[in-house]
Amino acid sequence: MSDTYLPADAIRTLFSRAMSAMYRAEVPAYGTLLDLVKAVNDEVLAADPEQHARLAALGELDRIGEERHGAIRLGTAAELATMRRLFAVMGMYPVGYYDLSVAGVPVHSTAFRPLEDAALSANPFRVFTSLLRLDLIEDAALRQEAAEVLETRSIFTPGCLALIDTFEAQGGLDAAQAESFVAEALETFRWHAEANVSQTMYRRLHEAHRLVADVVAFKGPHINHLTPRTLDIDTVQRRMPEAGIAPKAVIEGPPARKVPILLRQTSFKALEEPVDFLADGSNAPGRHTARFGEIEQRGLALTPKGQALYDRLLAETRATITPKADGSNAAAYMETLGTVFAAFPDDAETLRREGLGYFRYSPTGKPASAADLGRDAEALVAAGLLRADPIVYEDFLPVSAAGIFQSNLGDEAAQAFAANPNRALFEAALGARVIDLHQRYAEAEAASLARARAALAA
Ligand code: OOG
Ligand code: NI
Repeated sequence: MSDTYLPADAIRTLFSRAMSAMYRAEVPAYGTLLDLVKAVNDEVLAADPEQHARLAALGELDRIGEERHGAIRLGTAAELATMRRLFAVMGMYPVGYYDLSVAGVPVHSTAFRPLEDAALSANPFRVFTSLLRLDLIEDAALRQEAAEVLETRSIFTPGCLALIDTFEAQGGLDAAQAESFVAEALETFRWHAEANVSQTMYRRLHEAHRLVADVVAFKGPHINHLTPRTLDIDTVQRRMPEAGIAPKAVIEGPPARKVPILLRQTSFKALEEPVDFLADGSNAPGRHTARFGEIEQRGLALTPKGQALYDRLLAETRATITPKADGSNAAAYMETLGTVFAAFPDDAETLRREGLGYFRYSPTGKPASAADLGRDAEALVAAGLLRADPIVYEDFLPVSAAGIFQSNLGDEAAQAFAANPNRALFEAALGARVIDLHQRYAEAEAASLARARAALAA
């Protein structure tokens, strides 16, 4: 028996690499996308030595090639609660509550991710995790049948459950246990072509909502996409067709800017995959579309004030023009977005002074006098004693997430539900509170300033 445990960061890296290798083998376009993203990132860094130096100084350079997020959709409260325990083994915790019912998707969600700066820079792997809301499905009989199917499945291997118990009992996993945990946990996220239901039942679920079929009909919550991070999403989007990939019509999120904010995302359509349904006499070869590809570009994390400005400008854009799924108004949408977002300051200085974004402070190396030590952060930056770099947004955006869901569920899936957030219900299922995302950034900013001040005084 070993008395040293593998750090959670190392287990997370093993897991995200194993997941990436599995997805690459199962979804060949994902491999193509990884290659394209790497090529574009290398070009961006080569052409922009300043950005290269800044990312290197912040310790962000190494994480970019490793960086990705995935997404899964769960069926029951018990699955979500166990998933929380599973992710805790890898140092990933639920941050944020996202209600997608407004956008016609019957789920609510959180993102499991690392919290601390050091953990994020070691490997920021995140999983957007949704819980199906059968309560939003109208047909009571179908709701009942779907719940019964979900009750009978077990999405975790016995070995995985045992290792989660071991982790909780000993407070860590040794290297051999961690390796077998990763292999066992991977089984939950794998694609299983054998369905849990007959084709007739699949069709009924599908008619209620495609997402309901995607969750209920299968043995487990197959990872439905894995998203690498690019430093230039417009270029990757433009080059995707050359690489044989057809992206969705518009990039979700803010427009292209000098100082990127929040998150910009685009995806390509799901693959059609063969499915073996349970025999019910009527079996024709079945198909299901679930898995897709996505890329993202991350920028400055916004304060509540900055987020409110973002929400207002996005709502204003969408009140004028909503992107059509067929792409016919994509150029007009992107143009309106750009015009409306001209109202969002686009230099780091103003963003910081107006309190729109979160920044990480560090000493520049210029020596400070005793008088300097009493000055505020703004004055220290102005005097060239401190530098302020954007803190990267580590979370998700509900309107964008809805756009990603919709583009991959097919246009017929666009369906209205009344806005119906129920965070209390989600947290009851999770068995924990979700962590407030703004608080994490505010703490990271304050801690960096305290460290920088201490360094100036030393
Ligand atoms: C999740 C969609 C949300 C994102 O990047 O916003 C998401 C899903 O389709 O399950 O992954
Ligand atoms: Ni995604």
